[in-house]
Amino acid sequence: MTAKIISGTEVAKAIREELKVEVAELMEKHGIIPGLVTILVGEDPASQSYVAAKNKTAHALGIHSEQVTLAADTREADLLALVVKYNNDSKIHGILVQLPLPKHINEANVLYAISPDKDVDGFHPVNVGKMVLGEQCFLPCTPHGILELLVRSGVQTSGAEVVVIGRSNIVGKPIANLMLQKRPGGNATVTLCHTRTKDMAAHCRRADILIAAVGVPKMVTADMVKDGVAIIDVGVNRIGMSESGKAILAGDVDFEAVKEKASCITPVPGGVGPMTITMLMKNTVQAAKIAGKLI
Ligand code: L34
Repeated sequence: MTAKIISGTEVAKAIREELKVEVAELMEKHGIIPGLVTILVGEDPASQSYVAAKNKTAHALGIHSEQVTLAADTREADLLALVVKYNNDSKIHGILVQLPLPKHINEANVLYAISPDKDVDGFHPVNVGKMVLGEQCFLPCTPHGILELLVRSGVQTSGAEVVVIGRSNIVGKPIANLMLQKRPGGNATVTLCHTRTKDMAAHCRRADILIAAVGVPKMVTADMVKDGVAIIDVGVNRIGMSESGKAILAGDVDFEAVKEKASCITPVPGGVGPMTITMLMKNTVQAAKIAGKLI
């Protein structure tokens, strides 16, 4: 079997078209322009490119976006003051502080300072708690994007054996939680594997849907998966530089070998990454609607 390639780029494009219409309607009917601010501390090239992509996408959809870049040695207190400023700015409905932050800044202090109503990343404990309870909230962008990819690609999750590799707060923990809930893209039986898991390969071989979010290039090899598995590869690992100076990317999955056994697989690049950015836009539009008392 050679896998169907699930194009995150294509699915993201379809969702963006829907959002463009929603944004135009918000303006015409209600005079509301959704507003997003991205805050980047330091000069990590990967973070710079993700933040640039977020602002570019916002602009293309008619979302007002502001981009703040701070020096790597910015004091935590100054970053907190900036977050408070945007909490109180009525033009801004969504605040995103790009991670990772420099080591001298306490990540939790910053994420907890963002108003839960503007927490379009879904990282504030109020939103994390609501997510776990299955209440209406902002879902974290990467897991939200994975759910949309699965649903829109027709991957059956109900009753499926799902194996997630990686227990991060951004991907592993939330996607495992969401997929066990009674919801579209959910109703699965979920196993979460991590660095202390005994016999990871044995768990992976049972998976109908395998979600790799580890940050180790090509860690999932063909011998670790069963025939017909659906693969979601969340890894975006920089494994080198091309002659023209572009980063060479690899996922957490050995794509070339695994695609011969899988029924469907997301590529890197062009898989989960574009969905993450698109779900940020969806959350920002949702935040603007909530602020305007439309939902
Ligand atoms: N606060 N920090 C916060 N929110 C987030 O949701 C993120 N994340 C992760 C890192 N830090 C964050 C992102 O935005 C990862 N991430 C992200 C976003 C987009 C892409 C990858 C990771 C992406 O678009 N990837 C492209 C390749 C881009 C390239 O060439 O480097 C892709 O096609 O996979």
